[in-house]
Amino acid sequence: MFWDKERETLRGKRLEELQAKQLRWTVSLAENVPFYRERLREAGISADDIRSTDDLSRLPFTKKTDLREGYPFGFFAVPRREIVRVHTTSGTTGKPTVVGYTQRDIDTWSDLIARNLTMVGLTADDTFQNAVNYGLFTGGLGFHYGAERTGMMVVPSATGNTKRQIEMIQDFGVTALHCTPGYALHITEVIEEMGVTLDSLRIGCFGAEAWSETMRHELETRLAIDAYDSYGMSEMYGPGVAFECTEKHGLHIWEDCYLPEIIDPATGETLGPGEKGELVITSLSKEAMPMIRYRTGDITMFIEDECPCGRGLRIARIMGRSDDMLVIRGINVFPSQIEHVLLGIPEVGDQFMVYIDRVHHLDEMTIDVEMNRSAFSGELGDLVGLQKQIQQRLQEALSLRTSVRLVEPGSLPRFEGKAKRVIDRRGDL
Ligand code: DLL
Repeated sequence: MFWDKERETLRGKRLEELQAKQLRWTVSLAENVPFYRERLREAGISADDIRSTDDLSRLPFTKKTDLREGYPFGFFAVPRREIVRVHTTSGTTGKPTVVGYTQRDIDTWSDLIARNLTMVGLTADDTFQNAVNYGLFTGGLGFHYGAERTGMMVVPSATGNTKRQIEMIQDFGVTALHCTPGYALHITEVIEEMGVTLDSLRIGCFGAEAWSETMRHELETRLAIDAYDSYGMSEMYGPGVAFECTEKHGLHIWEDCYLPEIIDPATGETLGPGEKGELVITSLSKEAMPMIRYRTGDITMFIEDECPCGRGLRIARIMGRSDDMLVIRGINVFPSQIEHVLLGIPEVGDQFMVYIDRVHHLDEMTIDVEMNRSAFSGELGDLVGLQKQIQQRLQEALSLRTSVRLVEPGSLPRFEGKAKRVIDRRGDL
């Protein structure tokens, strides 16, 4: 039974008492980690000083760079023999961050995922295809164990061989698909090319990268499913930190396991509901690797009003990252804004690639945009009007002049995992 009404709807004084108790426990565990011991000493605070969640603001922040310095096991707060599994982040440069789990962590994490899947209406009668990487990435095993816990039949298809994935959905009567939103779009393209439909499929759980409301609409209509946003990060177990309910208006963040704050990324100042900023999370149930005020780099805001489903605090869909935010000639641009504009233009497909160069000391943004198969005549030369129109729309949305190149359908790279849609060449000489 994974609708834990008691815990999922906890409010007010009882929630605050639980959080304060778990915060004390988390800080006492963190005192086993040399990095935290030092930072807590500098801040003049110890676990015994924590009386309420108001004491959170006295605790130090943890940054990604701090975690990197602890490579590989420097942030483990329990003896090595209590660790039953490790995963790593997918960091593109340098060493990844290693995250460790005790058996209790694996159980709590699986329960959280099961809670999320139950929230969107999945039960033991469903068949769940887990089309994400099963290696060190937390999305594979994380969702696998959580889905099993609900009693669903799990198809550990992992990524790759899209036609085979589609056959399995059809042959096994798969009702729920989990993958990145980008891969879901690719599957959609392939089923359309094959001229088939996925009649058994009713729910999609998509996450691990930013996507938009427009993209939700695309996936829901083209696949005839309900699509839900799933958010998490390796440092907080992995997926399962926040998830949409059937209202599809913000993601419930599980306040019995995570203590979230939104801060101004530049000043560190705490922001209130409705104010956009960086999400900072303190773990409340992680044993092997407690995290204090971890700066996620993800930009969102708290949604204050009550959700009709009765569950607690929500965050808005992630709007981008404070650190992959592009600054082009002084203007802040999130790749998700570009995607939003392109999805609104029927002649172009869902695939694009952004290149940033420095030409005569000025930043130039070039966007390769794939034509839609149905709108493509076979000749790129006669599309100058469309190209100008896209540039115009992008200029209106981004307040920035860009250069658009239309390319043939199917010519840009597809991604089975997280998409890499920005290539910043400003550092290259
Ligand atoms: O991506 C965990 C995950 C797996 C989440 C499967 C959902 C589904 P990491 O590889 O550590 O963990 O990457 C975490 O990915 O800080 C965000 O920037 C981004 N991210 C994750 N989910 C979303 C989402 C997994 N729903 C980083 N929307 C996070 C936007 C997301 N960005």
